[in-house]
Order: sequence, then C-alpha cells, then structure tokens
Amino acid sequence: MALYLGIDASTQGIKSELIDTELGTTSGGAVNFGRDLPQYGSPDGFLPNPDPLVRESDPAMWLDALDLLFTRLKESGAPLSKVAGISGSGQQHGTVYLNAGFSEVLRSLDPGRSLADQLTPCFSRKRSPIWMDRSTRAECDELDARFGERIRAVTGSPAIERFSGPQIRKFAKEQPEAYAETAGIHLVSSFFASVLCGKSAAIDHGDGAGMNLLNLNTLQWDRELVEFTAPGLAAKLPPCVPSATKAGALSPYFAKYGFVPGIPVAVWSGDNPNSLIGLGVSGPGCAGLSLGTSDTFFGAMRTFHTDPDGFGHVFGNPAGGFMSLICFTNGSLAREKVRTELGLSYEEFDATGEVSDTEFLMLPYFGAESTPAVLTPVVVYGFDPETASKTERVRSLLESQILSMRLHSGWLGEEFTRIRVTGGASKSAALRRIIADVFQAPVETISVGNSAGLGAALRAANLFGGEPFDSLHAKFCAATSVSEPDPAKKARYDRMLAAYEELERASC
Ligand code: XUL
Repeated sequence: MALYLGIDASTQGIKSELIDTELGTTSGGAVNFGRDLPQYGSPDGFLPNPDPLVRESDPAMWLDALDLLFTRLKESGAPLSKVAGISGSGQQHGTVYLNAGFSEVLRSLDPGRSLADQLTPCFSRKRSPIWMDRSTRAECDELDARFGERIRAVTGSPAIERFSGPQIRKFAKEQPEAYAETAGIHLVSSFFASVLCGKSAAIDHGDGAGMNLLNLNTLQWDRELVEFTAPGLAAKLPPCVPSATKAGALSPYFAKYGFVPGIPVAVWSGDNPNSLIGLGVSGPGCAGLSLGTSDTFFGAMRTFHTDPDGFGHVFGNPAGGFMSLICFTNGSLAREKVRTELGLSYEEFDATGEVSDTEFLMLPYFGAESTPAVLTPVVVYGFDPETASKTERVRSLLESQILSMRLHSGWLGEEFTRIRVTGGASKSAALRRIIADVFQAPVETISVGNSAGLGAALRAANLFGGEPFDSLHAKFCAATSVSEPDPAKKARYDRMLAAYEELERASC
C-alpha cells in the first residue's frame, strides 16, 4: 500500500483526497465552513462586510476546519497511519499575518488543545484578505505609477487587486502598528504547510507567482518590488522554492489522528497549479477549465510570455516551467443568479442550455469581474431580456461566458487539442457541449471532482514515491466522458466571437 494525502483548502471549505498509488484508488473527506463551523458567521467562507470590495476570512476557522477534517477521516476509519507523504492546495492570493510567537507555538503544539486555540494569539491581523477582495485599487495604482510595465514583464501579471503584494501594501499603510508586529506573512498554502510541519514553510513558485512579488526570470523575490510594497517586507517573507520541494516533517501534534509523525510534507501550492496536475493537463496543448465559484482557464506554457491586455497571469507549473491562468470571477455566481432569476431548477437550467439558435450575447458582471477588469457590477444585454425566452437567456449567458474565455485566452497562441473540465458546473452536459463547440476541441471530464486535492496528492506521490506524473496521470486522470466538437458550429461561434468582442469593447 502506498498512500499519499492531498488537502485542498478552498474558499468554502477543506477537502481531502487520499490516493493509493498501487491500487489506483482515491477516497475523499470534506468540511464546509458554512455548514460545519457556523460559529464563524461565514456561510460562503468569508465574513460579511459593508464594503462589497472587502472579502476577508477568519484564519482560525481554517484551523478548526483542519482539525475537524482529520477528526472525520479518523472516525471514518481512513488508514492515516499508512500515509507516506502529504501535500496540499490553497485558495490563491490570500494572506496570513503572524507575530513573533508563531514559530515557538508551532514548535510545541499541544495535542490536548485545538490548533485554533493555540495559534489564534499568533495572528497579528485577525482577518485574512482572500482572493475575492478587490479593495486595493489605490495600491495597484501606486505600483503601476512606480513600476509601469515592469511588473507584468517580471511577475507575469500587472498589479492586480486580489494579489498579495497590493494587499500587504494596503495593510502596512492602514494598520502600520499591526504590520510592524508582523514577523511573517504566509499565503494560505504556505500557512497550512507550516502548521503541518510545525515550522515556517516555504512558498512554492506556483502560488508565489500570484503575489506581484516574485520575479519569474530569476525565480527569486524581486528586491525592488518587495522594498516598494511595504517596509521591511523582505524579512517577513518565507523563501520561494520549486513545487517539488520537501517543506518538512509532520508535526507530532497530528499523531492524535493516527498519522505517523515525521512523514514528509511537500510544500503546498495554489489551487490552480494543483488542478493543472490533478486534471492531467500539465503538458502543453491541453487546457484545464475549473467551473467553480469563479471560472479559471489554465494550461502549461511552452514559453514564458504575458498577456498584453493584462488580464491573464503566469504562474509556476508544479511539473516544471510555467502555466497560464485566466480568472473569470462571475462563473457560477452569474449562472446561479440567472438560474434563480428565471426560477429554474438545475435540471431545467441544464436542459435550457441545449436549445435555442438565436445569437444573443450578454456581459454577466453581477459582481466585480477580473476578466475584463470591472470593479462596479454591471449586466449588459445585447438583446431585450424582457422579450427573450428563458431558453434564450440561459443560452446567452453560457455562450457569452465561454466566448469570453476563448477571446481572453487568445494571447496564449494555443490551439487546444483537448480541454479538461472540473468544478460543480462541469456536470452540465449542455455547458460541456458549448465549450467543445466554441473552442472546437474535445472536452473531457475525469472521475475525481476535487482536482486541486488530487493534484496535491499526486505531487506528494511524485516527490516522495518517485512515480512520474505520466504514470500517475494514467492511473488517476483517465477521461470518463468526452464531448466532441461539432465542426458545423465553427462558423457560428467565429461570428459570435467577433460580436462578443465588439460588445465587450463598447461596454467595458
Ligand atoms: C486565481 C484566483 C482564484 C482562486 C480561487 O487567480 O483568484 O482562482 O485561486 O480559489
């Protein structure tokens, strides 16, 4: 038996994927923040805030969720004593601020008390900004004014509101005393890795690239960017290392769940880099599409280059080299909004996506949007929604979302030979067909839904079990369904793409 554990710390909960590389089997576990930890008042994983641009979470909730996940795995009889290595995945960009006491508390964690109880006094900022936060436009403008095009050329992304650098700068400006008390700043990923190892863990190149601080040419923190972002920041950042790096050995604290202390823990990465691995698309020519709260479109990059429009990002590929990532914030958010507005069940919504030949387009920015950058929510219809049928409205939303992905992935210069989908909305056959037709590429699903958790487990198996990704992908990521493109639809979507581009240009 060769067991590896991948933990996925996402916006709405924590899940795990336990894989057996000899048998090729997986089993999952899950904690939902809203349902299982209602005391944190975060039904969707973040705290309510009167400012819609501010999105923060209580990091103590994340710790309680980890303890609860392991309690559940133990109670369900999961063979945790046989686990040979662990890695994980974090929602990207979120930051955790820790005072000088963190290292000592981590070193001597008491199994008789919870993680949250022991580590809460170590937070120099009680609330962690997460990737949904859009409150740092002023800081992004300051970075732009100082560095201009250099930020994109060096970090792979322009200054972006949700990225960690602008978030850290805002905190240092607004709460200078709390910032001065901060001895270390972690990403969600490296924070969890630190807790598991009982010592501060490194950040990997996959997640580190989402900070506007990492120089992708040198793969080191960029001295000038770090110095400008906040005073003394260099001393507060952990080192940044390749994803295939051991972070440390499992802390004795976790023996209470049945783990053998001292088993190796790999550095964690972000959810998108992990999904690239978990979907089996870490080689060029294939794309991954995660249809979740936000939709993300990603793929391995043949050469390092950046999006001239400034919406796409470049991150480290955990399998080596680089990956692209384009985030569409109004993914399931918009689909849910339209579904409920029209009073449709999920089944009806899916069935409606199948029909209608009208070429109706819309811009569904029910909340702030990343691609294209829209801070003030706005919904634009290229048709009259009052007279359009429900069928036409649903189809218009789904086609517009996928056309936006085709438009904004053009900078990659790739003809995709296949697209692998994951996330809740990937269950929709109608949506999969639209993706296949818009991109004129086969769209595949795999059996494991939690591609980020699976990717983390595969990274641990690759690093500690020595098994190549190709062999792991053959075992765990075989296609379970394929939607073939209809060549007869090519002309329709080429035409609609031009019309969509025009609508977006005229409105944003
Ligand atoms: C990527 C991004 C989101 C989060 C969601 O840039 O902001 O995909 O990683 O977890």
